[in-house]
Formats: sequence, structure tokens, C-alpha cells
Amino acid sequence: MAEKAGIIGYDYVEFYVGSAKMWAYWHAKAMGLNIVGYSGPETGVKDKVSYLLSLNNINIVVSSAIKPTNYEIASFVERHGDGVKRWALKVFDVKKTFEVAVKNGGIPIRLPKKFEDENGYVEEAAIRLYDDCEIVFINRDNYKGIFKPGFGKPIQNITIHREETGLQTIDHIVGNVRTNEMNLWANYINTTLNFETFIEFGPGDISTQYSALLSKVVRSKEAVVKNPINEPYEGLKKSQIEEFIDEYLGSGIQHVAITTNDIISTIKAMRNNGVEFLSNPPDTYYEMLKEKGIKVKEDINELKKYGILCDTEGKGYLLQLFTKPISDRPTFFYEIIQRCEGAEGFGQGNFQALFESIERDQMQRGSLDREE
Ligand code: TYF
Ligand code: FE
Repeated sequence: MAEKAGIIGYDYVEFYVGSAKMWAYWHAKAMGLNIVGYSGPETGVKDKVSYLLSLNNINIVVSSAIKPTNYEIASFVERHGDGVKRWALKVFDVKKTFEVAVKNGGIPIRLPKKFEDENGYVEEAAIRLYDDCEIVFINRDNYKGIFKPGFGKPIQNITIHREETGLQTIDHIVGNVRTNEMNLWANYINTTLNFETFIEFGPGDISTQYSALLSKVVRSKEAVVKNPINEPYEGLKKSQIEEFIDEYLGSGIQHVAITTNDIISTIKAMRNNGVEFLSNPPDTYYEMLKEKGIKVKEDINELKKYGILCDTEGKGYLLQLFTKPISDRPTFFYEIIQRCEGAEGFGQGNFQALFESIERDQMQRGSLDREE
């Protein structure tokens, strides 16, 4: 459905990484995405390579510098490690959305531009987000080729045996920012994109001994685009948000949540494909879920077997599970989510179990204690 700001939904997420080919292989093998596009020297791009991975409504681009002269990618990866450089919103009118965003305080990164080849054209513009990230406005309606000019069919012959994951669409994209920056970025997104604050989690909502964070969810008026923003809050130990900021060297994207219509099959397939998930909650978590007597269609024993979390707060119920950080630094991870019977939340009822699981992971890395 059309919105006032003309935003249709997420279009793609682009990572800057050390080796795009390895990242493409992992997303194909582990996440069950298909390598459908490639850009590099063979397609006339000299100093970088990109792979486009797609499945259903998901588009992920992974890009690497292949020469140090591509300072943009090389310096990003040197500082942050592998991470999300930009997420794109599909919009009706790139120029108009960009102009309104900048008039309302959006920091321009790239002015609206048409990229053309024999297959038509793509229009793109970008504004800044967080330290080193971008929100892109894109319209690809007038392009018949693969993704964008500069892309072609993948030329690599990569054969992949995997189980199909059935992943569907990007549900939300989460940022971690420094202490006192959450409101700044929430207001920035709300005013530039005409979004609104949907939920806020304060100090009392997070209930583990150590993990402390504040969180605000901003979303588009039609609720198709949702962006939680976390900042650290005073805690006994180093919280996961502080750890992210330290390891990423600044603010940036912490996780991307992807939907499925059948989370049990998805998690089973992903586990068989070799994806590592956070450790399962204790048995008491599932006993409490049974005791609540809420009508969950799924077999609770199956949820327990695969470590899937179930939040029954609010309308409907929500099933979710989080991967471990997918690359070398404890920074970016994926969330797999199934929203049942109109569930709109973000798993608040799971915060305790989830954060305890993250803390077990932090403990293994020795990163719960702050360095003096
Ligand atoms: O997106 C969310 O808000 C949920 C909960 O470090 C969450 O997925 C919040 C903080 C965090 C991990 C997950
Ligand atoms: Fe999430």
C-alpha cells in the first residue's frame, strides 16, 4: 500500500565484507538464498566485486574491495569488520523522498541519480544513518536487467547442497548506538522519513542481572518498515550493546530480522545447513510456556527441541530465534521470526531468556567484564 512518504518497503541490504565470494557462499549454503547477480571486473567494475543473493522478497548484496584503491570498502572493513553499509527502501519517487528527507534534516550522502544501461534505468539516492551507514532510496521499476546496471548473471559455477529454508522477507533492521544517542537517531528517522515511535523499552523492561539497554522502535506509518534502536544502559557488567560498540568501533547495524511462515522447518533446515544459534533457554522456559496455557499452534516440544523462543505478550504470539554473530567479530547477527495471529511486537517476553543466552556467549569470549 502506498504511504504518504511514498515508502513501499525494504528493497535490499548491502554488507561490506572481507571476502564477498565467501559471504555469498555462506548465505547460499546456510541461509538458503540464491546467488542471482554478480558485479566485478568481468562486468566492467574494476576495484570491487558484489554478489546479489535473493529469496522470495529478500535481497542481500555482499561487496568487497579487490584493490586498496577502493578506499570506501577497504576502510569500512578495516575499521568495523564485516558489517551492514546500507539498507535500501523501495520508494515511488526517489527525488521527492530524498528532497523531503533532506529538508527535514536528513544528511545527504548521494544526490538522486539515474543509472542506465540497455535494460533501462534505476534511480537511487542516499542519506546518512549512524556513524558509517546509509539509508538508500531506490526505484527499480524501470529496470529489466539483473538488479542494477553493472550487475550480470553470476559467472561462478558454485554448486550448493543445502536444505531449503523458506525465508520470506525482511521484518526489521536494528541499530546499536552509543549512550545518549538513541533519541537523536530515533528523532532523525522519524522526522526525515515521516516515521513514528512505536514502542519504547526503558531500564525496568530488561530483566537480567547484567544486560542493560534502552530501546526505541521507530516504524513507517504503514508499519512495513521497522527499525529498533538500542543504546547501552548502566549495568553491572559490559552489556551486549557496549560490546557491539567496542568491537564495531562505533554505532551501526546489529541485526536484521527475516520472516518465515514455518519457523520449525526453517530452523531445522538452517541448523542442518550449519548455522549456529544462541544456546537454548533452560527447560523451565518451556515449562512456563506450557503452564501459561496460551493457544500456540506449534508443538511446544518441537519449539524446545530447536531452541525457538515464543513471546505471548500482546496480540497473537511471536516465534523467534537468533543466530550467533555470523562473522569474526561479535557484532552482526540474524534473527528468524514468525509473527502469528497478528503479533506486532519484538519479543519483549523473551528478553530475559534471550539476554541470558547472549550473556553465556559473551562469557565464552571473556567480554562480560569491562576493561579498565
Ligand atoms: O529487535 C528487537 O528489538 C528484538 C529484541 O540485542 C532484541 O529482536 C533486542 C536487543 C538485542 C537483541 C534482540
Ligand atoms: Fe529483532
